[in-house]
Amino acid sequence: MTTTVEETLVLIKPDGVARNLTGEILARIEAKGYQLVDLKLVQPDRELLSQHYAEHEGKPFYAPLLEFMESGPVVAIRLAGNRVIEGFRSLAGTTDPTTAAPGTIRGDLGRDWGLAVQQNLVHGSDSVETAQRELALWFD
Ligand code: RTP
Ligand code: MG
Repeated sequence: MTTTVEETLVLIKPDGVARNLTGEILARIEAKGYQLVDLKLVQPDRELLSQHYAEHEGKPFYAPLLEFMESGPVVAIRLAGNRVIEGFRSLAGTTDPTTAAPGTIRGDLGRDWGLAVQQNLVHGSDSVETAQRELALWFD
């Protein structure tokens, strides 16, 4: 057993908020036993999003991704727990909601809408370093 208390940035993306899935997604996070440390509704601007998604600049889905992410409010969550970075990504499921495993947020609630970018309901930081960088962007 490993004890590695971590914090991660979770975002409920504009599709999740617009589809009124905020409560459903929060319920899954809470049922899993992770701790909500901070939570807010944010309308992200291009500056914040370009910093958040800097690693994807130049990829074909970059421009539609930023357009999608600024299309409406998102819920930003500072989430804590033992191994929460890996644990939340497991709860979210893989990127493509069509093939994300049933039982996951993306697998149960998402599908491919035939749009220019995957609208897959949630974001979760992918490493300790990324989590620190992203939490500083969204919360500090
Ligand atoms: P996230 O960063 O949002 O937690 O998701 P992820 O790690 O599973 O996916 P990542 O590769 O980091 O991509 C970031 C987000 O870009 C959109 N995307 N669309 N081919 C596509 O249509 C495509 N590829 C990526 C998704 O919204 C993805 O979550
Ligand atoms: Mg990612």
